[in-house]
Amino acid sequence: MAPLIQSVLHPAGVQAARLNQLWWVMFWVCTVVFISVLTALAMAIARGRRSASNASDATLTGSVGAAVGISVAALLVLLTASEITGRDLDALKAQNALRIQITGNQWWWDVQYLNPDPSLTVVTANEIHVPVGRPVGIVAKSNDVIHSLWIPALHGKRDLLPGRQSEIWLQADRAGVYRGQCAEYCGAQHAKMALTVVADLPDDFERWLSHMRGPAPPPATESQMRGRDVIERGPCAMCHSIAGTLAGGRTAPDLTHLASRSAIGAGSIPNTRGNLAGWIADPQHIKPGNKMPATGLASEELQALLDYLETLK
Ligand code: HEC
Ligand SMILES: [Cu+2]
Repeated sequence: MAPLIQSVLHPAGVQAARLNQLWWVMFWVCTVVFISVLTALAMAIARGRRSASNASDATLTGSVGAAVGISVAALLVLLTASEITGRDLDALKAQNALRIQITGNQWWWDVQYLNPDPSLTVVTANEIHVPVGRPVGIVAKSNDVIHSLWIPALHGKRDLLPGRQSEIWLQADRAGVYRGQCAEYCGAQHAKMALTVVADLPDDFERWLSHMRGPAPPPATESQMRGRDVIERGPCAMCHSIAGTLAGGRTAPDLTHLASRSAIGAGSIPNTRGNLAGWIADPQHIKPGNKMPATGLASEELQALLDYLETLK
């Protein structure tokens, strides 16, 4: 997988580029102010040493007046720049936008690709794909406490409030993998609440999306069959969904295409067979306090389960 980018200073989309520009305007204006103040201070000290009462009232008034004028001008520049950025950020709203609903949960992201035809809705978790060059309207919600959605290379932060819905618009201009992170302390595992954003070329994206609309493939081997049984008959199905099976729980990440994700536990560990086994055997060890209990499977059940989960591409 391509390297993960998580930096405000390496914008990969138009919205982040605007915020990056604003940051540089603020940086340079503040740098000039800082250096001027220190220079003026040094000059005043030097002059004060030479004579205590040299400055006339008139020069003093003049200097203070000039300083006030310059400060007001600098503040106006910053205010205008931030107003313009704010307006530009709102300007991306577009008719042909892709619509994704992202819901914060302690401590994972529920993701739905909305479609006027509900049968085409795609449900997934913790990893989203977006098409390069097309605006994406993200509907942001929370199921429990306040979270904040932040994908630094694509957009600024947006708080997710329980009972309220808000919207941000972003667009990736370069293909790549961008790391998002919850940016509002939301409990014990706040730090392990990452969102992976994969920006694909438009054709790749469409292929991905139509694949995601499909249900899980039926198990092909005896062991995979047994694995699906473990999920459907065990506690897993009360919390997790796998489209095309009896598992229909809605309080945990959708697992229909689990094997296509790069990480498990909302970015906690890479998605490998070993890590998956470790997670299912003892999720509390990897992410203490998270809402998935250890399920105490026999090792034969666990191996069958892993055989099945690996087919969920
Ligand atoms: C009581 C509800 C509950 C039960 C029962 C449960 N899980 Fe989970 N599971 C969760 C929650 C909540 C998470 C998200 C944890 C987090 O990342 O904070 C999760 C995460 C996972 C993940 C990682 C998904 C991802 O994309 O990060 C896998 C895989 C998983 N569970 C498999 C299972 C299997 C297999 C079983 C049955 C043996 C099971 N779970 C039973 C609630 C549950
Ligand atoms: Cu958080």
